[in-house]
Amino acid sequence: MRVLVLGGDGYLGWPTALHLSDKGHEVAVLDNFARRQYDVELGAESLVPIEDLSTRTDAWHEVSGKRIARYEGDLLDAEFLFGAVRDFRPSAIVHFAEQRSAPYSMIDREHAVYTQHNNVVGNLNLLYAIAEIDPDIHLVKLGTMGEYGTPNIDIEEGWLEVEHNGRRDRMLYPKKPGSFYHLSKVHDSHNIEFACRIWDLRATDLNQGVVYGQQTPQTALDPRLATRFDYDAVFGTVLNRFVIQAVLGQPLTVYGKGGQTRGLIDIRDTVECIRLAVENPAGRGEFRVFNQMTESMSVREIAELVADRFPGPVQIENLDNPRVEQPEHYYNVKHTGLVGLGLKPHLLSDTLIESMFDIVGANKHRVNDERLRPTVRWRGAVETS
Ligand code: NAD
Ligand code: USQ
Repeated sequence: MRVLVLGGDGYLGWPTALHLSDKGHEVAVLDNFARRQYDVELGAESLVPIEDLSTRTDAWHEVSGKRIARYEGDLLDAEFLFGAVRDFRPSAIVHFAEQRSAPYSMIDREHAVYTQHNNVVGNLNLLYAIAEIDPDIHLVKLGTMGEYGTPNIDIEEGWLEVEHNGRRDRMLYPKKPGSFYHLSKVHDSHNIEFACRIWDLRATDLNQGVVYGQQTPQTALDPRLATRFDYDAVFGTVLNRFVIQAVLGQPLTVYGKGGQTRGLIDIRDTVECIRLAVENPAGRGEFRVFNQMTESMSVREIAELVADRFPGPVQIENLDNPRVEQPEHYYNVKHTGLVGLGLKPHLLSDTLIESMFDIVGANKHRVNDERLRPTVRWRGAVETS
């Protein structure tokens, strides 16, 4: 199949492009390099050195004999986006290309507006491009488990059967997200469902949990194929950060008591889930939702696991939670859709954690210690009574 990967220079987009190319698909990547600019703005960079996109695609050609085409530009530029879709003629578009950090979206008004404008308008331009150029294109969109928040009932895969005053209907599952970033994904989901309903588009919304890990079989083939690995308090995700903090001899920064539970997924499963979704498209008019996570753990459990596996002393520190989130809650997520398509999950293992310790050990001189502690507070940028 011909697959266009939007956000193909990012943490997940790049390894996904390699995985799809390796499995025989014709792949192109599109990116505006916004993520590299946030590094400059925040004074942090990927723990593992990464090459620029043209070096990456050339290296992949050298290593595998396969070509990945490149489109460099912004989803907000509709003319550019329509041109890329017309030129490449994909049968599927995988959409990773959004600002994806919750803390970044909560820095202040400008960052909240930037995040929602970038994400919601980029996605809307994409829906128009698909509808006008080829409504048969399957949109595979990265959503997030955080769209649901932490409701006190089971989390279903996107839809909920509701009985109210004696009548029944199938409704989009109610959302209670925890940041302006997570909210942007809710807005995207609603826009995509609407486009499927009115224009007969086909879409899969993948509500993905927190990703951990840095290597896939393809990125490990050559250092020039490495994907980014974020450690800072704005872009680093929880398990990756705890592994890095352990190796640096820094305390693991558990926010609050760590009773918040989240869905997790290994980066190798992320790329495989995308392949499965692409190769098994939704039907015309269908808005299909999968919960793309493989296990749930509380933040406290994640910290204890990392501390237990690290071959040295580790301190766990409970910081005042800079976010506003439920400290303890019910969490039971249905996630059978992707397993039904053939996913064989990698559950969090000692070997994976040990290999992450090695990757961090080899690059720890690149860490800017000042970027490790959280500075963005959910109630920090507004006057609250
Ligand atoms: P990332 O920031 O590393 O990659 C996103 C890429 O999109 C970047 O390379 C960026 O430059 C590009 N981009 C952003 N806005 C763009 C625009 N307007 N036009 C063109 N390119 C643009 O993020 P990631 O961690 O790879 O996440 C990818 C997707 O997966 C995001 O949508 C994110 O919300 C979702 N997701 C990530 C995680 C995780 O733990 N990393 C978990 C769940 C969902
Ligand atoms: N946390 C800590 N200590 C830290 C970092 C995080 O206790 O040093 C806690 C947070 O308070 C939160 C949990 O760990 O309760 C997860 O935080 P995170 O930063 O790892 O993840 P999150 O902000 O939710 O965002 C990440 C990605 C985002 C994706 C989301 C999936 O950045 O793109 O959408 O994971 S989910 O959480 O399922 O919505």
